[in-house]
Amino acid sequence: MTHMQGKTAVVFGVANKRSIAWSIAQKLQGAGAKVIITYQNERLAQEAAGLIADLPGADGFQCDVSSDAEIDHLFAQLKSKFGKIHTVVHSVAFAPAEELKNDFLLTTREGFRIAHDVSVYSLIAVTRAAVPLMEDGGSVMTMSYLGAERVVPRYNVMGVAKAALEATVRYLASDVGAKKIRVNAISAGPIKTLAARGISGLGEMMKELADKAPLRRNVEVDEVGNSALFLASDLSTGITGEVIHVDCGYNVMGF
Ligand code: 0WE
Repeated sequence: MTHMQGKTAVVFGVANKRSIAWSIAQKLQGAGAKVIITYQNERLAQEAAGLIADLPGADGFQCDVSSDAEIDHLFAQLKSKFGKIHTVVHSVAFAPAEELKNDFLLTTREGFRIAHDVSVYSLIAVTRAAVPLMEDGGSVMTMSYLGAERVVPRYNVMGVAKAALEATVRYLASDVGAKKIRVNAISAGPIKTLAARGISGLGEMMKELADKAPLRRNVEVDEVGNSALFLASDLSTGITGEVIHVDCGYNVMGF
């Protein structure tokens, strides 16, 4: 597979080897891409170093996407080291834990602000910083979830943030399309990552999904990685502003 030969990809959201972003990074590298992994802070640098060592040719940089200064600094470094980039993978989301436990009605102003800042605004900021480096055109992608479209109990403010994220994908796609830059989202089915751990009832949700989904199973992280590779590659040059469901078909069912 050489679909990404000569292309450079920047991946945000690798926390550990179970991360969706890690699966995507591996698929991109396997297809010939030069992969840059970012990690949020010093504390996560160790974990990232171990992963980067497993990915031939990969590089790591620190970047907290909630900081404009860190985003600017990252892309300045990327410009001087690599000149141009072709792919951005945004696989970042956060809401304060309490917001995912109580009724949505109890969403706090601060919880709402944090969820939207980290999970939505960061895509705008990262895309804006990446555009000048995407001289050959490019592909930007983010991760969404069905809770953007329908009520998933306890997903709460993250559902509202994912709805805003999906709208953001469409507005960004419209702004950068003339530069041959595409912006899309993958709406993945539930996967047991670090972000999903400790979410009560996730096990039962996944059992129910495996019963009801057309493919009668849950999605595997590798399948999200493969779809991400498709969106990063020139196989998808006609697709932008889109939300692709990679969920074993669960979203199409009404009953
Ligand atoms: O987008 C997500 C999870 C994102 C997430 C997870 C956490 C846990 C730790 C965002 N913020 C936090 N904050 C924390 O403190 N998913 C699609 C996975 C997920 O999360 C749920 C789900 C599913 C599925 C929460 C409630 C119900 C279902």
